[in-house]
Amino acid sequence: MKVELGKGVDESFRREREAIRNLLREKGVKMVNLVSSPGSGKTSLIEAMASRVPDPSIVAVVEGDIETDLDAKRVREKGIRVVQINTKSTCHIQPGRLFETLGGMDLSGVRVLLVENVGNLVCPAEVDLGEDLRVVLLSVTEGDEKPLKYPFIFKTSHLLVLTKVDLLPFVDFDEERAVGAARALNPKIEVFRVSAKTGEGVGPLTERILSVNQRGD
Ligand SMILES: Nc1nc2c(ncn2[C@@H]2O[C@H](COP(=O)(O)OP(=O)(O)OP(=O)(O)O)[C@@H](O)[C@H]2O)c(=O)[nH]1
Ligand SMILES: [Mg+2]
Repeated sequence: MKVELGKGVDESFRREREAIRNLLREKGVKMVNLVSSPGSGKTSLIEAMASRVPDPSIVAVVEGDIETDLDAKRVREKGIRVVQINTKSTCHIQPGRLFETLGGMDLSGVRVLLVENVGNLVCPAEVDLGEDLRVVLLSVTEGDEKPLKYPFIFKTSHLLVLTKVDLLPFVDFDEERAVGAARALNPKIEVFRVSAKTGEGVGPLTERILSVNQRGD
């Protein structure tokens, strides 16, 4: 007898993803999934974007971390609605958990939901949460070869955000090499450069994220 491990999981993820998409569609909310290695600047970017949104009540955030509510506290201090998920032993946010969390959130007036996934370039890449926009962040301190080593997340993302560009003078990061490798995997990927520290590039990226369209499939 052939045992197809994972098939049941795929089916339950598919159902949960559909439930998320129906719920968000009903409420007129678009979802943006932020994925990157630990520490590449996801929360700092959300904090920097918070001061550039025309009205903080149009954005809500779900923070995913193995442990702690440190990131949720940071985002809350910026006046943005936020809920923390602790995934414990799981290295990504699970669709069922996200659906439950969204069910308990007040999403009235929200246009864009930012989901900060658990810091990791591998597991979150493999789990489709039903997002309208997938954004991969790569900090200039991580190395320009990362798209070659972790191709799937770069292949499946709509936007590539190079973060911490204020540190470029101090690190050996070849932007052309990183962007070239990402574009070779995914010719349509849109590239942004930001520094949450100086604010460089945060305005155009915020505008792009706020203008997210509903996913077509
Ligand atoms: N110089 C510089 N440092 C930054 C920038 N953005 C973030 N950092 C620093 O990088 C560290 C990690 O930033 P976070 O925003 O917490 O990273 P994260 O991706 O949310 O981390 P996890 O949630 O743990 O995966 C912090 O010490 C930040 O101050 C930036 O644009 N420039
Ligand atoms: Mg964070």
